[in-house]
Amino acid sequence: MADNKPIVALESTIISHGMPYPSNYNMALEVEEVIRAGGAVPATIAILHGQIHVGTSREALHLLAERGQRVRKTASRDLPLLLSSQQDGATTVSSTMKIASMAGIRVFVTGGIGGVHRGAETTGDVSADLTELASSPVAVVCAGAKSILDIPRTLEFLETFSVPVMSYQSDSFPAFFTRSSGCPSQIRVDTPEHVAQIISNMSRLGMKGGAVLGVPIPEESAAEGEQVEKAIHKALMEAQEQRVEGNRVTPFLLKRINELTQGESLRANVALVKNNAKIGASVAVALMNMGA
Ligand code: PSU
Ligand code: MN
Repeated sequence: MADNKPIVALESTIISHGMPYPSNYNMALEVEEVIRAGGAVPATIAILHGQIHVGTSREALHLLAERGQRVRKTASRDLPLLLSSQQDGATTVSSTMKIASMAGIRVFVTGGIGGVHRGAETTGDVSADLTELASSPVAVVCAGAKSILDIPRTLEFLETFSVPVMSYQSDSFPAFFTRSSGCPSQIRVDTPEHVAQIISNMSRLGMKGGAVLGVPIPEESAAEGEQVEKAIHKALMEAQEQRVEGNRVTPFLLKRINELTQGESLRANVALVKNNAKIGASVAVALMNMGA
């Protein structure tokens, strides 16, 4: 930051809870490398021993990856507790956004965001990622939201809370493993410069919240949509049968989907995160070049 370099934030729940070891460790290192190759500086955010880290050492990344689900999943509301403990915490999209905005970082790359869960009309399960998007001024570059979520309701929520939703070189909002959710996106953007302009306009307007940039999974990595979709439905049923609830739902589903698709979803997941990192770095560079 002192050298005026573009910085890209990264989350750590995707490492500890989103993928199995050691793929998660390799993914974390590769994604940082993609960001450096794109001319930006990666800053993986995590809580280590009760302290916030913006930029994480290789050793710490390895610890987060190897300890996996034993590292506490830390959303924004968990931060006050973690800071008064000696614990390690893996930050979700919500807490990573909050910390990034405190540090003055405006671009954040991840795989998928949380959203309104299917069946939320009875369970009320809505990810804090969405409320954080409404209140922290950070652009989240992602491959959309998984179809384990209710995507139309997720997009309605973002509209209600005035969060701009962009899709990169596409008219529709992406659905993680598949390039289109079937829902139109609010804004189509075709260049990193256009994204940077939107972000810069948000701050000129004094908008308090963030933005979402959905980047469709690369064509060549789009896993057999149907196979992954089937696995998603099966995993959702199992979660219901086993009464998996609350913040255990997302990690449970991600793990089961990976098992059911025999690693195909994992490979696709890694490929899309790396692609998001490439686009995210180019957006951070464009923002810097605009002097915004
Ligand atoms: N979606 C993914 N991979 C992930 C997550 C979501 O495809 O790793 C993680 C992110 O850290 C996100 C969190 O912020 O799950 C959302 O969890 P919840 O639904 O409990 O809010
Ligand atoms: Mn939840």
